[in-house]
Amino acid sequence: MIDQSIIDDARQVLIQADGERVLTLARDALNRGADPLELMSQAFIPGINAVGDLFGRGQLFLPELIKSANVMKAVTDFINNSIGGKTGQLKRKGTILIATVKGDVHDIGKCIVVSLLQANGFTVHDLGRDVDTDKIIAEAVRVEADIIGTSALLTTTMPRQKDLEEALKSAGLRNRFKTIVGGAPVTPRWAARIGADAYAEDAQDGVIKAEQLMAQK
Ligand code: B1M
Repeated sequence: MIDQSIIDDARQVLIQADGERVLTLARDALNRGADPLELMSQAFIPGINAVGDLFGRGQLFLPELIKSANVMKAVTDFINNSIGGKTGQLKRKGTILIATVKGDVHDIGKCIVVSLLQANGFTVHDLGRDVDTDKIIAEAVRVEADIIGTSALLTTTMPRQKDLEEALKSAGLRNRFKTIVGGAPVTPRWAARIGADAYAEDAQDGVIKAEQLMAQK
């Protein structure tokens, strides 16, 4: 359980886009024994969501959103690194290729998913953000992925997840890969509608769904 004072401070430093204080806050919390995943899920993710709400209500403008996002990215990388060190000798559970879909540059959530999958023993190929459907498929074939995971944060880019399902079918590759979809506007209903194999609500759920899909292979 993360202290309420840390939760409040995380929200403040993200709204103020204070890059120095955010790292001090994260470092101090980790040094005092905070769990990195709880620190993300209880403090920093609600903090960036608060930024998103202010932006959505017109109380914060795009340049400020970008600054806050950069600060969030920095603290995400910092906390991810603290998780990363523990993954060494795990038995590999499967290979996942992951990307944020074409037209979408949101990757903070995806990077958390990547980190947690790696920490749980998956080999992850992260293609980054704004990635073309054809490239996702070509790379999945090249690295012999078991699972293709896509992230979409915009209602306008969610259809790229449907495109992927259709392109896999057209290429005769649909049965070769399992697919997972995620991202804030994505729902289980959307996943079922487009024919994805799984929906993941958050990074932890992503690991659970990936393990379930591997068990089906
Ligand atoms: Co933008 N943005 N943004 N943004 N942004 C949203 C998504 C928005 C909801 C804000 C708002 O209006 N309230 C809104 C979308 C509205 C809509 O589509 N209906 C929006 C908009 C409109 C835009 C622009 C269009 C703004 C503009 O230019 N006018 C623009 C689009 C750019 C583009 O992509 N083409 C834009 C730009 C940006 C920034 C670049 C400034 C920045 C992104 C920086 C970056 O990612 N490197 C940004 C940010 C930071 C946000 C908000 C504030 C935060 C997103 C985030 O990082 N959340 C966001 C508001 C919000 O979502 N509340 C918003 C924290 C992150 C940990 O959560 O990404 O949901 P999330 O990931 C979670 C789960 O979803 C899940 O696990 C993660 C960890 O728990 N998950 C998966 C995600 N992917 C998964 C994949 C999986 C499994 C689980 O398996 C494969």
